[in-house]
Amino acid sequence: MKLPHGLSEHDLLRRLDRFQIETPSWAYADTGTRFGKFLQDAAAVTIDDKLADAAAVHRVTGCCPTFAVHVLWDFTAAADPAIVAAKAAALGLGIGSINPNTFQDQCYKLGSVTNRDPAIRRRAIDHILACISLGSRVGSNILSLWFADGTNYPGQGHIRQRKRWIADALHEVHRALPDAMSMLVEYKPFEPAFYHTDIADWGMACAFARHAGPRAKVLVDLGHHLHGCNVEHIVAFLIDEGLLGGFHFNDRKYADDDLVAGSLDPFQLFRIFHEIVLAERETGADLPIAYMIDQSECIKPKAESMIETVMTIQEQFTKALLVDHRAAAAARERDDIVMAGRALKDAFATDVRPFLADYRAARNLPRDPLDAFRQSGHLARAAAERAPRKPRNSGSYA
Ligand code: PSV
Ligand code: MN
Repeated sequence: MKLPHGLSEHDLLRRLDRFQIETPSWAYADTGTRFGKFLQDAAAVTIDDKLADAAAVHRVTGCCPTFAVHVLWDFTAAADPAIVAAKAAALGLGIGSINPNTFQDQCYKLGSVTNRDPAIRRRAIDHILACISLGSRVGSNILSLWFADGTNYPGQGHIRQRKRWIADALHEVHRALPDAMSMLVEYKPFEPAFYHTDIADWGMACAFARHAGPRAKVLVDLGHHLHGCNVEHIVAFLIDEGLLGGFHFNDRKYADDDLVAGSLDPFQLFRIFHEIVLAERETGADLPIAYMIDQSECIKPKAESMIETVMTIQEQFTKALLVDHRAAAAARERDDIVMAGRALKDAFATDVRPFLADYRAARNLPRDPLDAFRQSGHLARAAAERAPRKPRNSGSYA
């Protein structure tokens, strides 16, 4: 494989060693669409199952040592979070981002931190504060916030008032962060709200993060943009503002489809990584970005689709590392747009899979993680053990 000017093989290998991807608990459980859920025998039911799947993914990929939790979906009131963290550690995993949930309780129908009722706003903030203490107990260093708040009809809400409520809430939450924890603000243009969403885009997320405090940054979920949006431009802009905090990787065709990352547009993933690598090359340091997956696969087997996503992310990141920045910069100096673009295309066209297979083998990892996972029999064992614990599907399941 041809390495670009300024990148030694040693540097390439070390950078890959430092490239870690977090998998989410919720991607291992049964999910569906609003039209229904198709159950998979092997999909996780409990937090223990989810941890077992995440550990299996980490075992074959070697680059997924942390596990994101969604508090209400993963921690029951009775369960001791420290036990969950200990179970994760026993499997070689750490607890990654903590995701509060201010969107599923009945009281949040008309908003959480933007609700007209101060008691409901308080309840939402208190839940987030409780998530911070839970996060500290399980060793998490990221509080990851997404709000479903918004309205469906013009006139339904006072948009500026709601904006101030969010700003105040995030400011209060930021004050409660322990030193080791940072906070990410995720945006989304629509869904579940259809007329206006209170944090609809990266600019709003930036403004809220700035208002909240220095440890608040923006989270870019690849499924949360309107069609035609240039996501790598947003990424470059956020990097330059020092406000790019993390990603939720997935792919999409229409909206927040939560499909396997890079399955539709691997070039977009490459272009995003190109902006990151370019900035890292210029500063000589890794950017402090949390690389996380937010996937909700409902027709492929859960853990396999997760491995596919991880492998695709690793491949596109490696390709981005191969861009010859010197050649691209020299071409730009001559206004040679053709050759400047060619530097990117050459890297994107490189088949890095044989290199990554060797890379893994040198680290005692399987050359082909997907194949190794299939050989391990994890899916069949999980299906046999978990299926009896699930409600039976007789035609339709709600
Ligand atoms: C919302 O669509 C989102 O992207 C947020 O990150 C949530 O935490 C996650 O999906 C829940 O599935
Ligand atoms: Mn997300």
